[in-house]
Amino acid sequence: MHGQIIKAINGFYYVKTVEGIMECKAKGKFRLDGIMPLVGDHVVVEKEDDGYDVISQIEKRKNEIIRPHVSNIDMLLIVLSAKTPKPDFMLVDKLIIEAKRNDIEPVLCINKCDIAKADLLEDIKSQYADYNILEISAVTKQGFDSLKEKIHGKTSCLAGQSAVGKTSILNILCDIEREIGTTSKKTERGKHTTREVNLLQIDESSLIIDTPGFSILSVENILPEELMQYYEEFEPYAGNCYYKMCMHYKEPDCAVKDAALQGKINNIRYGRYISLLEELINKEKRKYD
Ligand SMILES: Nc1nc2c(ncn2[C@@H]2O[C@H](COP(=O)(O)OP(=O)(O)OP(=O)(O)O)[C@@H](O)[C@H]2O)c(=O)[nH]1
Ligand SMILES: [Mg+2]
Ligand SMILES: [Zn+2]
Repeated sequence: MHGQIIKAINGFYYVKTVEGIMECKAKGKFRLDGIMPLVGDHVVVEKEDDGYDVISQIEKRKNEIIRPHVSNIDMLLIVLSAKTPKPDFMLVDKLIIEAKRNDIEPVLCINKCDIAKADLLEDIKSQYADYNILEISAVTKQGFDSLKEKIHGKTSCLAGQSAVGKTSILNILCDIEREIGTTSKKTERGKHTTREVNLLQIDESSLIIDTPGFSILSVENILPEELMQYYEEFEPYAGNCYYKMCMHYKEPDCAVKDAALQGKINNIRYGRYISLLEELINKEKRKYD
């Protein structure tokens, strides 16, 4: 029987099939091969003699992202808050990179616009001016018509820091009531209310995955010279650099760096590009030490 994994907990997988949701284990061969079934996987389920249904096959994945660890995603909804918790911009940058590397469309959802800090909202919008941005509120439902339109017919995944409102958004989209958290007044951080990855159906053709919030994401297996291709705003300028293979770092006559200095490209985001680039260059160096 065919189905899709909608939840994974402690070695059990919940697979949605035409006959309902089946609780399954994974065949031992997957562990031996170092493969882990993921939420989003399309699988084949077989009945075993010991009573458990088992996942015997995983169909080829369209893509797989590491954090959150899910598969077969069309769109990454990167949620950030226009008030608290304060955005972790490096995390947003890394999520954009993770999406683009895997052929997933990143969409920034600025939530809590009902209580937005005006200057923060403007800052976010100017840093990511070249990206798809939706201004929404899970309280007033502002912007949800555009959001629904955007995710129609797709499998989307909510990602971002704890307490930005991922589950609140999901609850509205799916018309359900999953547990939402609070932000601590003192630390302004969330409490990691959502603990599982869950795939839910919005309508016949749209699916959405809620994930636990996180703050650390390391970029793995990216070559320094590859990084620039995940910054859309560099593209109009990159062709004018003196060096064809310019990394927009310390090279002379770099059109991207000039654009950042002149404010044509957001300078703060360019600065984070440089930090990340240096991190990757150092990683490369250490490989050969
Ligand atoms: N004012 C306002 N508060 C919101 C909005 N969306 C969510 N909240 C509040 O923000 C807090 C966190 O919301 P959650 O939906 O639990 O956030 P989350 O991103 O799922 O957090 P984790 O599951 O910990 O990753 C709750 O107190 C919500 O009521 C919004 O649009 N406006
Ligand atoms: Mg949540
Ligand atoms: Zn350059």
